[in-house]
Amino acid sequence: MRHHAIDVDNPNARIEPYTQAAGGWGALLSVARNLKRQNILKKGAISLLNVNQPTGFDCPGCAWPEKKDSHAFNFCENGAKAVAFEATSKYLSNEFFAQHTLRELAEKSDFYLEDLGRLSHPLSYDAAQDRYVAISWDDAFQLIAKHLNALDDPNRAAFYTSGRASNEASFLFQLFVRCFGTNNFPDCSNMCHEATSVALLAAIGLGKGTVTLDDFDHADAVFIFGHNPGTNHPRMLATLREVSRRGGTIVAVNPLKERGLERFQDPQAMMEMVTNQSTPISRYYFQPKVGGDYAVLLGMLKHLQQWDQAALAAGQSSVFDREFIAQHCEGFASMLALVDATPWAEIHEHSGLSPTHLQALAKLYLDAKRVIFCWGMGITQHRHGTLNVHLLANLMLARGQIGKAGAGLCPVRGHSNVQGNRTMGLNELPSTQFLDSLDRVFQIKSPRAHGLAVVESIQAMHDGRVKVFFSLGGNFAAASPDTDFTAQALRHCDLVVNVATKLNRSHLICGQAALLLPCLGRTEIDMQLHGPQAISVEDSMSNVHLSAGQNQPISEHLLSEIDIVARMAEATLGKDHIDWRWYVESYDRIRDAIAEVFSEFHDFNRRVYPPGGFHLEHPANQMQWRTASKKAQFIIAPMASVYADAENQYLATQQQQHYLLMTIRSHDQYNTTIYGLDDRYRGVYGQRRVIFMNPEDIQASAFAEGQWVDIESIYRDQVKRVVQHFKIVAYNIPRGSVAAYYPETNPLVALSSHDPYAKIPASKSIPVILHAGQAAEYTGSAGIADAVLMK
Ligand SMILES: Nc1nc2c(c(=O)[nH]1)N[C@H]1C(S)=C(S)[C@@H](COP(=O)(O)OP(=O)(O)OC[C@H]3O[C@@H](n4cnc5c(=O)[nH]c(N)nc54)[C@H](O)[C@@H]3O)O[C@H]1N2
Ligand SMILES: Nc1nc2c(c(=O)[nH]1)N[C@H]1C(S)=C(S)[C@@H](COP(=O)(O)OP(=O)(O)OC[C@H]3O[C@@H](n4cnc5c(=O)[nH]c(N)nc54)[C@H](O)[C@@H]3O)O[C@H]1N2
Ligand SMILES: [Mo]
Repeated sequence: MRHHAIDVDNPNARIEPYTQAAGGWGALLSVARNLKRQNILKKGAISLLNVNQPTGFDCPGCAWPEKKDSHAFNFCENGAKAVAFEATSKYLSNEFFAQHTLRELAEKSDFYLEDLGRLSHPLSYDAAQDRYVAISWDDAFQLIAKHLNALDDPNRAAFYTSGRASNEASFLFQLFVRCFGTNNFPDCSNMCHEATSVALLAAIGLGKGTVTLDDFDHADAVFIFGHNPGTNHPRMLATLREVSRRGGTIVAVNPLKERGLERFQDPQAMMEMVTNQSTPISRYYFQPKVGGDYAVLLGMLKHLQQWDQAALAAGQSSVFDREFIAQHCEGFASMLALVDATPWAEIHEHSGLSPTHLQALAKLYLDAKRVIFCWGMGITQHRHGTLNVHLLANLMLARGQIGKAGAGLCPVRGHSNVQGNRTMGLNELPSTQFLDSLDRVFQIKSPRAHGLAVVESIQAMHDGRVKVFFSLGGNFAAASPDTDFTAQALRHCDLVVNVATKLNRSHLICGQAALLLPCLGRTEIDMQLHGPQAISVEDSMSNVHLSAGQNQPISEHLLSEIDIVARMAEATLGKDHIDWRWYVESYDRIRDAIAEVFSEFHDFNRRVYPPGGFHLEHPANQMQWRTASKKAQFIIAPMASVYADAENQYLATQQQQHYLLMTIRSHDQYNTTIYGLDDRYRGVYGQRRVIFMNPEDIQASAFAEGQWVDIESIYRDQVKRVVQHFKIVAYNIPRGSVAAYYPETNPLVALSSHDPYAKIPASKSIPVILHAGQAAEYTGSAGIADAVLMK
């Protein structure tokens, strides 16, 4: 591990508890600051007018749906930051790259790299000079084709996507890769909501949520498990505010006290702003231990079961929806037997909630007639993430809360088109039905062997089994676990290709050869032969709609992602069988092909052009369960298999006192993109290298508040994984649980510590110990304060 002198003692850094409601004037001020920073005050206002409007572009911020009948601005503080950072007028020239080696750039912070502006010309890595140099598009595609065609097996290439790629780009990309001959599609979902997709596919037959925004108008209660809408889905706060104002119950289950879940002031509701009032969001806030949800949810089931027995004994009606269960479900009795056999003591030990609180939580669920369950990364990013989602589904099925108005499952997705990417077939485990359909429409023979997900791709690159890595967006090196191992894996490749809008850390880690290809962003006009083109996206609630940028592209050398994929395909495979570039002339042609492959996209063009687009119905809402037996499934695993798995057994043999670390997002970041160094709602300013701890834990430790520590993770492979220079911040978090920001902490996540089903890295339950550390010289934002350090 390389040891740097790190910023940390930033004179502007401070901790100052935030006393306001989330949203409000603070949010508006922050928008203004970010627009100014990117020199787009004028342009920014124009851009923002178009966000999430029927005729504008889809906000790249998150996948929360737009309110259909709203004429107001449909954006939020963090969406505005995302737009500002993309629509920036700053850009990187070829001269800039001539002046800086990658080694020099690697010393800079992630914030600094991002803030340099947009990529403006295709670049190729010159290893002799350690610099990126300009390359023509044609030469770039020839280089890719040469490398791909030289592989002795198509499975020696892997094709990553980050969830911003449009439906059209995703569809063409998967078609190319399958024609080339592999299903190696690592995807950001593999680090995000894959647990949801895997669990819901098995439980209800389709791995997507079942609710629409309208359901929030009818729900009696909304449960929010493990996500932080104040920062990550601010537009959702407006939905929650409505629920709260009409008397609906909102229940948060989250180890951390998150400001956005407590109170919200809507920057778009003028009265609240003028009178400085706010709406309480969560009426009830439960704080389990990190990773305690499995025990919490199982405990809720156990309460229901006991109340059910009591009710039946007293001659009252069942607590469960027995009719729904009998008609639509399988596995209820065996699930209940396992719940019954789980002792209360075990449940209470692992949940971290007091018995009274757990009972109160179960009672809130029992008392609501129409319930929505929302969840995010606090549920999925565990070794038992998939099992967590199964228990959420079990609770809902047991009370018949799926398939009726005002109720259902609501996984809150991250990237604005991450759900659409999957729908379009970017999937390492494609269904036979889909591949058959693809083969029929295009007269091809797609590969049938399963492909590699993220963690498997990293291992394969490290072992030399995968030699070409292609990334359609994203920041693979920084977003992935086990940072040093991942960086080495990328360096073992013959060719690494990144398609991106902005410079990031992944671009500084090259294989023997590397290409950095700049593409158009969401906000920009995409001009093709038939005129300006729109792309389509699918939000977290399965609404499909168009998005078209209105800004002039920042450089004449940018291509759309679709064009890049088509040209790469033509260079690699020729155009005899599929005329790739014909599809680029008008994206309607791609949508027509999509309509042929997927029956639910019938009449795609006709249905997607009207404002608001169309909704993809979840079959569960028609009581259709696309599982093998055509019934919804109750699936459960014994608690011991969760809390006494191999990793925890190893931990138990270790004598040291450890904490369980969750790695989370600050308010000023979008995944690996760092907009600024503040986390306003958590009261952290001018710094990111902090670790949140319970005050009593601090007192019981060898350290004090404000002291610098190094964090080491404990894992059974006994590799030493340490990140340095974190400042202790006292926070409202349960004892034994600690929190710090991602991606700085990704070096602590062992590659093989992941959910066995969805393979999501367990980045919300990392066992760690603390060592005394030190602060180092402050180097400003150009320094490596917030950088992910790589060997
Ligand atoms: N501004 C902004 N918006 C974003 C993003 C961003 O980085 N910035 N990222 C986008 C993406 S890709 C995604 S996936 C989403 C992510 O949105 P979230 O799902 O909100 O992601 P995290 O910030 O990782 O926070 C997870 C929350 O889970 C809680 N948590 C942690 N561990 C546990 C646990 O064991 N149990 C429970 N119950 N809770 C726990 C944390 O306290 C935190 O409040 O947001 C999307 N939107
Ligand atoms: N420890 C830890 N690790 C995590 C997480 C965590 O909570 N904790 N969260 C995980 C989650 S939920 C996710 S989704 C992943 C995120 O992983 P990624 O999706 O790989 O990462 P991002 O930071 O969203 O990618 C940002 C980059 O995308 C590029 N980009 C932006 N817009 C566009 C575009 O329109 N086109 C193209 N081609 N490129 C574009 C820019 O160059 C930008 O630098 O990280 C995961 N990693
Ligand atoms: Mo995500």
